[in-house]
Amino acid sequence: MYDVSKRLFERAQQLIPGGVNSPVRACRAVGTHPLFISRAEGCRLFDADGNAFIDYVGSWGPMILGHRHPAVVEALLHTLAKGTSYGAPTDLEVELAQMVVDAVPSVEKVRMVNSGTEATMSAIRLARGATGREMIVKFDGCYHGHADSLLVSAGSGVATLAIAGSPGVPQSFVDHTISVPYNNLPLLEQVMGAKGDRIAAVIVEPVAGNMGLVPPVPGFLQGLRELCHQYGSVLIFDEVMTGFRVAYGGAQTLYGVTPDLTCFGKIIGGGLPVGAYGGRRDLMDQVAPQGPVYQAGTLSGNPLAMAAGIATLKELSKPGFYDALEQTCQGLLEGMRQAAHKAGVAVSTDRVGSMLGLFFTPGPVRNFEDAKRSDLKRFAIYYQQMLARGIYLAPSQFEAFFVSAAHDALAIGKTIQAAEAVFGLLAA
Ligand code: KE4
Repeated sequence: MYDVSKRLFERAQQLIPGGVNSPVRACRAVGTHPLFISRAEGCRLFDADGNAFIDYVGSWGPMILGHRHPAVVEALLHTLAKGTSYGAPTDLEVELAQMVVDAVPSVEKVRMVNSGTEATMSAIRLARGATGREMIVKFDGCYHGHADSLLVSAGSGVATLAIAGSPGVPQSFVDHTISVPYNNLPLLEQVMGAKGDRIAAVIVEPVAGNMGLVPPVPGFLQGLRELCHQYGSVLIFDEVMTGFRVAYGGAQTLYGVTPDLTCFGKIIGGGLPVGAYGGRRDLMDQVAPQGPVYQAGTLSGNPLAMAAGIATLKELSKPGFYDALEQTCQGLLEGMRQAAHKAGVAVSTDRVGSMLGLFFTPGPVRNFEDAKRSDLKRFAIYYQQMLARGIYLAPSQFEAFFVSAAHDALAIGKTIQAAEAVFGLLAA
């Protein structure tokens, strides 16, 4: 069943920490070993042993079109025929920048980087440079990549591996970061009232996807906007996951709240390494070489990554793309809910766009503490049993799952069928 993956994992563990290049992939939270993937097509992954899976990880978000979309493959091959990297500007990065600026009204200028971590790290440095302040506010359970000052009560891999901050993060960095519960505006008002004039930025996942899926409660994002205005702090929306996922203009267009800076990643690279940060012109013009805030990158704006991003956004911008995708997602969500209800298994589910979440708790799940009260052992069994039925989910309760345009009725039906069997097992 997984012999080749197991052998590869044994070798990998001799060469790579934990045998993986990113912690959550090790599947430790669900008590299994990672599958080594050999290829993918549409909504399916194929592992090194030749097993096929319907993929709801989608490379943790980028693969909204599905794997090997013809337009993306063609754009990559066309670009590859001319070269791979120049360390110099190309027309492609101008085109992708234009597409992001056109799609997201709050973004007047944008800088390409190579990961979501680089994007948020740079946005924080810009906010500190622009305000002359040092403190930042984040929210428990939100994950913004692994930059030192943000690795504090983070979500995603940190939550899964229960790493509180991380060894190697200097205490002084932690002193500048305040983390408060998500969706708790009164508490944030207290923090801002006490320290607002020292706070450079408030950074938030406008829809949290790294403690499982936790949407903002009504008024939460608007409240952040007003508090940042009141105290002169920069409001940063980390839309690495939600950008072009929950809407073409991101969560900010969905909820009608305008941040000062926005971070992107994942989808804008179409599966290649890309991140970006952008926003108000007066802020972005403070980034080197235009201004004094330094940030750089050898492969920033890499032509292959730009080409994949452009091809992806062109498909997303087509009329009806998001409506069709969300119809598919709603069908899946209702099927999962009915399956759990029929089996008498208590779950809390939610959906924002094509980001979905399922917790083994009656709910509601409004923040990280709620999320941590869910039944992690039951999630591990659910993960393993769904995998055994050909359904590839994120190996952690503290992740969202993603549906792509390639998930057809057959795939959705198979998923719901698998869920019915697994919820039945869990109820027994
Ligand atoms: P990267 O540096 O991994 O490209 O992006 C960091 C990041 C920033 N902001 C948000 C909202 C994110 O979700 C992420 C990364 N997401 C995780 C999955 N939840 C990446 C998966 C992994 O760490 O392997």
